[in-house]
Amino acid sequence: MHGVDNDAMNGIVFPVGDRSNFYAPVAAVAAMFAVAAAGWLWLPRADVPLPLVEGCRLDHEVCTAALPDGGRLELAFEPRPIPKAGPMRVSLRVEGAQPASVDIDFQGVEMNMGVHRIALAAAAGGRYSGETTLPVCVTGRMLWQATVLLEVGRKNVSVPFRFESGG
Ligand SMILES: [Cu+2]
Repeated sequence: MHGVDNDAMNGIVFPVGDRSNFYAPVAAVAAMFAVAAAGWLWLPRADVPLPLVEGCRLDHEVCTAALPDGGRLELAFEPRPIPKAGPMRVSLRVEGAQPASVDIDFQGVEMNMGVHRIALAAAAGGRYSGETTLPVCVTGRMLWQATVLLEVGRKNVSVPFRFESGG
């Protein structure tokens, strides 16, 4: 009776067994993808700090910087010169990279003014923009560092630029 049941089962189960032969490698591949995805998520983001962009001052001109993977940044502040107080517009153009997010940090170079950060809003054509008002400096004229922070793939790329306010 036992043997008969098994024979009957084998006869009926055969197509199911056939299907599970098909599903097994699919499941294995899916499991591999799941492990890869989990590894990707758990992988620490790499910080890629680029050197200071020298020879260009954002209070005078539009400044550019090359990205490590072949892209390029173009950063502009307006108005120029940058007033001591009042709103300032930040325009950034990114070529050859699609950052998931773009922020910009403002820090005093010779004076601690705290860290002032704004997120830039994305527009078409790799353009990002924002508006901010810098903390007013008691000395009037002051040197700042504006660091562009880009999330590109698994990298946190930071690009520091310099400018003076109150000119
Ligand atoms: Cu200051």
